[in-house]
Amino acid sequence: MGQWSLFLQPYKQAVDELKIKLKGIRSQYELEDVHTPVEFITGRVKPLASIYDKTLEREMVFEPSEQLAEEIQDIAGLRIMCQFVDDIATIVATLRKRNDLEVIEERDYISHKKPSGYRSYHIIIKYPVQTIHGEVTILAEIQIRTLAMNFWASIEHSLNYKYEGELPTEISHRLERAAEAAFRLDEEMSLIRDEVKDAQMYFSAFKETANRRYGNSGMKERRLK
Ligand code: 0O2
Ligand code: 0O2
Repeated sequence: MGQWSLFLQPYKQAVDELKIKLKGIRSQYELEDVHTPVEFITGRVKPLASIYDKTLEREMVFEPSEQLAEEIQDIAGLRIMCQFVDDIATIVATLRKRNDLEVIEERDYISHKKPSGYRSYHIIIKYPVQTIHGEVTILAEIQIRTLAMNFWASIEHSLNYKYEGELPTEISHRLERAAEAAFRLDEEMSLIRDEVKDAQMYFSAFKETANRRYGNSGMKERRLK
């Protein structure tokens, strides 16, 4: 197990660093008072049990190795959630321009949804991690999706877990219909996007002025009146 801890350490560091860096994108947009394409970010190091499952699927030896680091590209995984579908392209363009990471592969499951109904944009990056023994370059996967795509994917993931990947036909069909409904929701939201963005900017400006004038608790008291 010690060997695995050592092997996974740079991945853990990469997830921690990338979470902070990606949250920085959101803060910068917020400071400039413009709509932020980043709603929230999550990240995780792939649990050993999932790494084990993947080595079985791919007929690989389950031990820390260069081959494993090359073939399992999502040992470090980040997920960026957005409000609108076109925020995804903004984030992808921003990531391609950064010089602290290198985008080496892109998979567009939005234009080409998976048979399950899954939609998301995946990017594989090379990311250098500084360790006490020098620089180690690791691969990480960044999944970028809307809140609606994320909602669908989390539900489908839990159901697949419950049924161990063998979803009853009835549930599969319902999930396909739910995926289409989520897609239509994204399309509808895109149509009123400018209206929503204006309302959000107006609301955050209002909150800031009110906070400055009355303080946080004063704001609450005023709302209760
Ligand atoms: P904020 O300002 O509240 O958004 P951490 O290490 O604490 O940053 P952790 O422990 O890994 O993050 O938690 P997780 O579950 O990965 O969530 C990361 C961030 O996403 C947290 O925000 C959650 O509040 C936020 N989050 C998770 N699910 C949702 C959701 O459905 N909607 C929204 N809007 N946010 C969600 P932070 O980091 O505390 O910052
Ligand atoms: P986790 O940690 O449970 O999310 P493969 O990994 O072999 O399936 P590939 O081509 O290596 O495929 O990677 P791909 O398809 O770009 O990304 C795989 C990851 O995308 C999965 O990771 C999921 O997070 C997500 N994903 C892909 N298809 C689906 C789907 O149909 N439903 C849901 N909910 N998520 C999907 P893992 O391996 O499941 O790990």
